[in-house]
Amino acid sequence: MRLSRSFVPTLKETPNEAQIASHRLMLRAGLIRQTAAGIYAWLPAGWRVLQNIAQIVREEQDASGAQEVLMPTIQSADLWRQSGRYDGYGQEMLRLKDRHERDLLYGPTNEEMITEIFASGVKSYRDFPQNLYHIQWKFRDEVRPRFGVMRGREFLMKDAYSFDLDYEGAVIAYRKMMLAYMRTFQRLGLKAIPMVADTGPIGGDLSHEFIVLAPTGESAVYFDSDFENIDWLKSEYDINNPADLEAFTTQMTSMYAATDEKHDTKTWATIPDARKREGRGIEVGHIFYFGTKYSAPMGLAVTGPDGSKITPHMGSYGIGVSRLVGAIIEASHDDAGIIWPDSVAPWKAGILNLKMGDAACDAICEQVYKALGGNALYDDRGERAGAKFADADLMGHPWQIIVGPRGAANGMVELKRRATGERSELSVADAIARVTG
Ligand code: 5CA
Repeated sequence: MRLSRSFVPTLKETPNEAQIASHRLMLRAGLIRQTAAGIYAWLPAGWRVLQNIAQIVREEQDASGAQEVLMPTIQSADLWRQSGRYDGYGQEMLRLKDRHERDLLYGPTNEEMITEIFASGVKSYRDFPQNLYHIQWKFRDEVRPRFGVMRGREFLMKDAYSFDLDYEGAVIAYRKMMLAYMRTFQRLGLKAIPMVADTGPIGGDLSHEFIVLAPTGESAVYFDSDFENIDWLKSEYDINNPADLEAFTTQMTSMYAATDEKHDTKTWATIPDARKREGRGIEVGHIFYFGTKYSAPMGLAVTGPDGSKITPHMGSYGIGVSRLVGAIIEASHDDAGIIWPDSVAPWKAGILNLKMGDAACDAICEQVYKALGGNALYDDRGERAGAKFADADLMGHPWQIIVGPRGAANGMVELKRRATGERSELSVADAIARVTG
């Protein structure tokens, strides 16, 4: 995209309402605008990031064998009366009435709806196991929406729901999701650590939260530094092999990790000091096993091979897709702005034309822009060089291709890596190769 023709409204001033770095930077870099308390519009750059994150989440869900669906945001209250959650959910639920005075709600989660949909289509015990997910907007009328997209009222979630015939099957589904999550967060450039968690209103008796480390995080965490060193993408666990999942689980449980509420000081004392890590973190995912909590009241049942009635065991698996945008920025920024991991950046490179109208600069910029296509944001505005440097750092492109008249006269450009600040002078072809390689 050409910046002169783009709607990327960056701000020089720090907005007053933003208390944490990610919120400030998301507003300043023109990613989002608030439209009501806890409700945000996603502008072109922010929307690109959100879609990049959703795509990585999708690819890892698909690789685990889960199937994507799309359920509506609006749900019927009757569904929730059936599970018994309608009254209990309280004021966090946004309740609506249609013109016939029927009670509706804006979904805060989808256990009831997916259970009913699955029940209406499943025919036999042979149809198991299955896992269905969607990436859809949710609404929770939080008392205190804050920190921008981190705790919004409307937010984008990936929620998956597994269906198994028995507990043993459900445990395999749970482990699959856990491995898929470790890989997903690593691809997003994050270190996320799973911690045993309480189940809250979702219910059930096995649950983990995935916590990304950031000083502004809401929970205090204690964990084994070994978690930081494992490469889940290189690890050769086959997500479709139960024995591999067992080995993966053993590896996970061999390492200590706990939030404040679950912290066990006795076990902690046994861990070598060099491996002890303490910090704060942001919950970016949460997974639950809850057995027949929804299948039983919602009437999901199949006949087993021996004619007996089976009530399937379920789990649900959430990732806060919009919260991840904030979490990634919390984990990766400096005083000058955002430092996007390559995998989620809105554009892989910014092209900075330091002298618009200079024939050599213009020609080189056009050449680079053509070669990089949609992966580049070309700063072709009639701004001073200083303003272009500041905006490129703020927007956080992983690479900056800086084109000034002196270098351009010799066919050279400067390539800057945002994360390290490293700069090198290269030929146009080499710079393009580095960015695309
Ligand atoms: N049904 C289950 C799993 S599908 C569920 O709703 N789990 S949850 O309540 O833990 O939400 C899943 C994830 O959504 C959380 O881990 C968090 O990352 C994100 N999330 C929850 N509330 C908000 C919010 N108010 N703003 C932004 N993200 C949120």
